[in-house]
Amino acid sequence: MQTVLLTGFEPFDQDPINPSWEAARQLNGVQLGEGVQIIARQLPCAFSTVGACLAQMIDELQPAMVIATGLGPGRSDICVERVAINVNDARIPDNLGEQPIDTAVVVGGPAAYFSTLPIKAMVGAVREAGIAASVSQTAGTFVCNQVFYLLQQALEGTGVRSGFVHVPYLPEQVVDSGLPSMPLATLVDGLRVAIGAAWQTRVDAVEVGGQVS
Ligand code: PCA
Repeated sequence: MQTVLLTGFEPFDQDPINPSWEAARQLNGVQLGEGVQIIARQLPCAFSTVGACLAQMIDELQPAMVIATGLGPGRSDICVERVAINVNDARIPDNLGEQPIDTAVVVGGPAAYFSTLPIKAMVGAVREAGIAASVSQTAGTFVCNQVFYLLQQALEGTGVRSGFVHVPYLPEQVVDSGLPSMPLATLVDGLRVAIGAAWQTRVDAVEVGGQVS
């Protein structure tokens, strides 16, 4: 049996839940096809511990593909991230009270790593399923970007493909703010479709996914 490791994050910034984990946990054990299974795990929202947690999961599960997910506050659709950058610049403290500003994720590391997932094919498949999705050009500069960077570095050259997806808030989280949201069932369906497309697609589609600015 091959494993696709799907991670979601614990809640952060005073939120009682994190939709990335709520969705990921519902996909735990789902079969993607003959002999391929999703295993969902939760990551801590802490700069100092998340890398070791991720490394331990990869070591234990020896996944054939890894997709990390997190909440993108204010995002309105399923955002398949293109690139992780070597910068931490935290607008808020993480769950251990750390707030690095303008530090490197890895001192001396490359400026960035690209996703090794077929990001255009993933977005296309999710849209085809009637669910809003887009390519995102930045995963931010908080813990999600850090774990994305560390993930890409850890798996570089192994042939194990990996990447990151940001998801919107759930409707019940935005009652006061009016920020965009997506129902959990839609999120779960969208992620399942995105992961399936990632697993099946070896050569990415050539579709516009860029922005002018
Ligand atoms: N989102 C944050 C960290 C954890 C999460 O779910 C981020 O985008 O960095």
